[in-house]
Amino acid sequence: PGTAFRARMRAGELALGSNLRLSRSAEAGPILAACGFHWVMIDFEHSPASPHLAHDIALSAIRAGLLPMARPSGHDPREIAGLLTNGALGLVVPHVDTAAQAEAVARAARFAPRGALSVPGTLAHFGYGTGLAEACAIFNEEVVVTVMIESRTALANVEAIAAVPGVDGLFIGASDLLWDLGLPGRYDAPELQEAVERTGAAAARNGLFAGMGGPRDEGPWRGFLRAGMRMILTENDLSLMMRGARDRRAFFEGA
Ligand code: 3PY
Ligand code: MG
Repeated sequence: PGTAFRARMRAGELALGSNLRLSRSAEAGPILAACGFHWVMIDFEHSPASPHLAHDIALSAIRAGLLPMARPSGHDPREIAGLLTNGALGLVVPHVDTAAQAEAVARAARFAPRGALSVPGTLAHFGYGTGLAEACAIFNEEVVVTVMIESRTALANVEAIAAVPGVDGLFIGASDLLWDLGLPGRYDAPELQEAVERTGAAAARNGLFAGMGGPRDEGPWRGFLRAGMRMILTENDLSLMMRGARDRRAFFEGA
């Protein structure tokens, strides 16, 4: 699934995903795959996700053809190792503000010689028939490492962050970035569009892909897509559920 995701990015296609804040079931990935989505993000920053369930969710997502990404709560290499060696095949690392931080998380996400990930007895991602050495080599190619640009500091350093080997994509956290810019919730602010263009350009110059999450409204998204955003966090499972529930209520109240 990492390779398929990369192929979409190389072709300039969209990859649609959702973060899982509410879904704690291995059905989440297959359900979103059936809806034509391409990735899920198991969210350890903003939900009470459990490593135990993350394992089941990630492996079932892989079997459904989705890229299972995990958002760790921070940059701790031990947390990253636990998520990746137990099923996740990608990272969305929050609040990466400097090139040094980006370098550390990129190394934490790969086995030697490209990184410092500790070798487990088995690696379940590619089926149990794949030997460990081969599985680790495949993993190093497949794992997708994205770093979140979501502060003024990160934006000031975005060109240096984009040049770090082992970083595959830049991912803008629009909500946090707007907060840090003193424009909370203003997804239509020209400052955000400028930040998206700068990040998209830094990604393109370094052969990376770019993506983002944040707004629900379609208006701002048009500008973001024009600026090259391709890995799209459409919305989270909680807001998808609320929107669906409100639609149904409106229908039955009006019927
Ligand atoms: C943000 O918008 O800050 C995010 O982290 C997206 O989930
Ligand atoms: Mg954020």
